[in-house]
Amino acid sequence: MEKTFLMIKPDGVQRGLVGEVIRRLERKGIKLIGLRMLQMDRETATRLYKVHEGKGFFEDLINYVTSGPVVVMALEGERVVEIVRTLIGNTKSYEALPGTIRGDFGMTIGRNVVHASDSVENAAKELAIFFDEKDFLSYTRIDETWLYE
Ligand code: IDP
Ligand code: MG
Repeated sequence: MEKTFLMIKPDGVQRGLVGEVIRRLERKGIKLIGLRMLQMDRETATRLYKVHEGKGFFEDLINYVTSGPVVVMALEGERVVEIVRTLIGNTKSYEALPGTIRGDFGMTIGRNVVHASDSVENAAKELAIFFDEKDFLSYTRIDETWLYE
């Protein structure tokens, strides 16, 4: 089973969208195997967004994601990296399709509600920032036999 990392950013928490985001993941059939609320320090945020270091928006991005509490989660499912990226929608909220999280709840690129890993490789790296391997819960959802062939 594939794993991915999703974070509800400070705007998502402040706007009361925690339940809404989790609801969308759950009803899709994605399994929640880890969940935590925290406020990132700059070092952690820089680790998460290492690939963007040096870009024009980097400082603003770090200020934004460290500005308040976030919710971090570990998710599991077949093709879950790709599925979650589809569910969150385009980085530019104004281009994100209706029905996606950013398409339904965001207006701009700089306040786009959620983060999710863009590859299996990055998912492993990002999960390791927030979770120990032993934090992942292993269980069977009651609907799994109907979600998968
Ligand atoms: P992603 O979150 O869809 O993977 P990335 O390109 O990896 O998009 O960018 C990471 C985050 O950095 C975005 O979600 C957004 O919050 C911020 N960001 C990216 N590009 C810009 C920009 O041009 N202006 C302001 N913020 C940006
Ligand atoms: Mg990204």
